[in-house]
Amino acid sequence: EYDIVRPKGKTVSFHANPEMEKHHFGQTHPMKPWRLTLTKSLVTSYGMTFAMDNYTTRTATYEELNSFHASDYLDYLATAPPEDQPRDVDNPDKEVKFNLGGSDCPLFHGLYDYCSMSAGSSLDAARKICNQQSDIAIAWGGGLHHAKRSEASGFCYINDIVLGILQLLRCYPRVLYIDIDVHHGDGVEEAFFSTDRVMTVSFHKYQPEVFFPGTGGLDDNGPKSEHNQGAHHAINVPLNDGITDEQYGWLFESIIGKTNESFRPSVIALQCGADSLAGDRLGRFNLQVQGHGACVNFCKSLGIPMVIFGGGGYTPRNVARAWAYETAIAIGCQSKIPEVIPAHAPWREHFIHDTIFPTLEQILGEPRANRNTQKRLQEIVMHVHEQLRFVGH
Ligand code: TV1
Ligand code: CA
Ligand code: ZN
Repeated sequence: EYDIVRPKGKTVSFHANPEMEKHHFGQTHPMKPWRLTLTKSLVTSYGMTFAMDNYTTRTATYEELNSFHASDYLDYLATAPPEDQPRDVDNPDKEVKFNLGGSDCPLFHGLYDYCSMSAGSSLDAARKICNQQSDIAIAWGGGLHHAKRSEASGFCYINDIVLGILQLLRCYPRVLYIDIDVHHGDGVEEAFFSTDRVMTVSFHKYQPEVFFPGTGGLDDNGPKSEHNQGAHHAINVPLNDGITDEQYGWLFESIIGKTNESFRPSVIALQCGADSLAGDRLGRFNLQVQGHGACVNFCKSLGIPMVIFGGGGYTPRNVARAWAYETAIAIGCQSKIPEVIPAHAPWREHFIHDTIFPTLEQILGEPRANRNTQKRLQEIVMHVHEQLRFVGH
């Protein structure tokens, strides 16, 4: 009888906290938490909430944050006074502790709450996968992949992904972490560097000294010593400006398909940073909503339980388009999404900024020159397949 309610579909859960979206990094800061409000409004307008289990997530506890982060760092994060003016070159003397209070990671009002809500949604999503109440659990408020044990970095303060994966490791032997944010997933890679129970794969723009964070070269595959369990369990896919849907899709399927065969993960953790889309304020790629979403679809097709996290994404209307489309993919209703954004969608004016007919699948951004040759992409796939010869379970 239950098949009638959910015909062959997956059980999808959506984890969000509307309080998170009220926080501000500062006027000019690229990270805009209200992109989550925009995403939720599209998801709701398309009627997708009826096809998912929806949860308002709690805030993570100090003890939960402490499972990865150092106590002195958390104490400072909880007590450091907010600064009304972001600090910069005009005010160089003031000490920056734990990289908190610079321009990338400002100390804003309610910072600790914002961080615990992001972490709470990712932990709730991971727990739903652990107790097998969801096949796919979505936490768009998470995905903050740069945060370190004792350091904020690149708009990230608490590494909710690491916390989520630690939770998954309590119930599953092997976790495959995949990161399609335009930046290198350095914090997650570092946290699981010495274990063979987590394999990390990041696709990113790579240009040391020029593009943040500058790590994640093709030869960075984990500890160099074969005696270290983590050897060969980090995969990096360094890319140049302007990569297209077609190239990215080919790379993603060649690399993730083969990684899945060798590593045989019990669960997937997918970071869906939307700054890899064309037209992103900080990004450099030419991906469209379809190409970005194809990665989610491919992971889903592997038939393994999955947690989906957000991440970067600095052109809010495009972030909302992509994450709403990917929510539809998770549910399995992407073909039923009409082209035109529903007229009754609140915030609809944000989507008619640049077109008369605002569609979810419109072409985003000015195309950039594509600096990725097919020859180089083939070399990357060859290198990854060689690494995977050392990985087997
Ligand atoms: C305030 C106001 C902060 C305007 C930061 C772009 C700003 C940036 C701002 C910015 C900006 C970065 C660096 C240089 C490290 C610094 C969520 C040596 C117009 C996951 C984080 C990128 C990406 C950090 C996060 C990067 C994520 N780029 N305007 N800051 N210093 N920081 O390059 O992966 O998406 O740009
Ligand atoms: Ca990445
Ligand atoms: Zn990013």
